Amino acid sequence: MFKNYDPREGKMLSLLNADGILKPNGGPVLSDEGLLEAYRGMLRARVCDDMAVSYQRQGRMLTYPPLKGQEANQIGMIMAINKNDWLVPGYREMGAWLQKGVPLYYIFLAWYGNELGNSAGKEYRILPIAVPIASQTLHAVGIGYAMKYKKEDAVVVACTGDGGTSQGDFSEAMNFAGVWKVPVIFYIQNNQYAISCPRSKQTAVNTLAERAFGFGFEGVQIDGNDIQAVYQAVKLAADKARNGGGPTLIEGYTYRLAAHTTSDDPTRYRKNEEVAAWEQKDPLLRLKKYLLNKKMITAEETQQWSEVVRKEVDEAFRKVEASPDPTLEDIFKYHYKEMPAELRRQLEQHKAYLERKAQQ
Ligand SMILES: Cc1ncc(C[n+]2csc(CCOP(=O)(O)OP(=O)(O)O)c2C)c(N)n1
Repeated sequence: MFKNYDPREGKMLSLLNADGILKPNGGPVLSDEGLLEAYRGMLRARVCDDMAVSYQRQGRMLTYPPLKGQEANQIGMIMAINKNDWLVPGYREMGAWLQKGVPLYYIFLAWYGNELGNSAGKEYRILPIAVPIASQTLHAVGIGYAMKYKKEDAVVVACTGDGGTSQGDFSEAMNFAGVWKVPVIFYIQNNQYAISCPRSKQTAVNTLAERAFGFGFEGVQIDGNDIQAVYQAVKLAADKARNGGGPTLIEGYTYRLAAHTTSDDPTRYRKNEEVAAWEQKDPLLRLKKYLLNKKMITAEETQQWSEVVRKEVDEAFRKVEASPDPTLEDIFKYHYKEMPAELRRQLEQHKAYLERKAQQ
């Protein structure tokens, strides 16, 4: 399917370059209307992300992992799949959550430290935020297996980072995905670092995409800052999966323009010049250039859209701050459908401890 872009031959799928010039290759791409929707989605993700960081700096948000620079991966991947398809995220995918329709309130609630943020509703077909690196890739294969078994018309997009590909869980997930030919797309956002560890120290292979061939299926490396390349790759992989063609690995070659999380100081492990070079490849900027060139937007409009999102974000975060704190039971309640006896015993023990403490 991606034979013109074999990563083992050093080829990368790229359609919309950093100057905002589109070179179609005959494959599926977003229409101009689709690009406008993509731009608004990416802009919304960028504003939400910037504001989340600022809330954390004001001491109002617990912690937050910024996605700045990775928007095209996240908006493109969701635009290329159907409502009924699954998203299995890690922790840096706020853009994908938003594009899938989850209200911002829930996402912020989760980063505010309240697990109820992960309970927006089953209709979104999103798994909760997963912090244990790459563990979610196994869950994605499980869902893929279930979709295939139940003959449901649904594919699964599983996200992980470049660092995630070094985890054992990732290899196990890839292996079973290949053996069972499940409808799963592994989308790696290769943002070049796993916290401070550069991609070159993660693996000796040239690209992460080529690892797929060792598991018996196709992998493709794409320009992850190019919304059209992301859309095309995910669309083709999803169509293939729907038609029984099994899994695909997509490596979105991208860059995290901000810190790993709000607890990280990236100036300690990467140079300003490197960041500045990637800023020139900013996915939002290049799409803006394309749309401005085509006179589909004006600079004033983009400013107005940002303002609208800022208001939305402010309202959502005020609602989060006004929401009640989670109860002690919540910590025990959400691991199992029915609380097992051992957990119940621990809960009772903790309640008794709190009561004793209150009486002292
Ligand atoms: C199993 C496990 N080991 C270690 C960690 C600590 N940890 C948190 S983020 C991270 C780096 C992950 O990097 P990558 O997969 O490239 O994703 P990115 O954060 O760059 O999006 C590590 C090692 C963890 N959360 N889970």
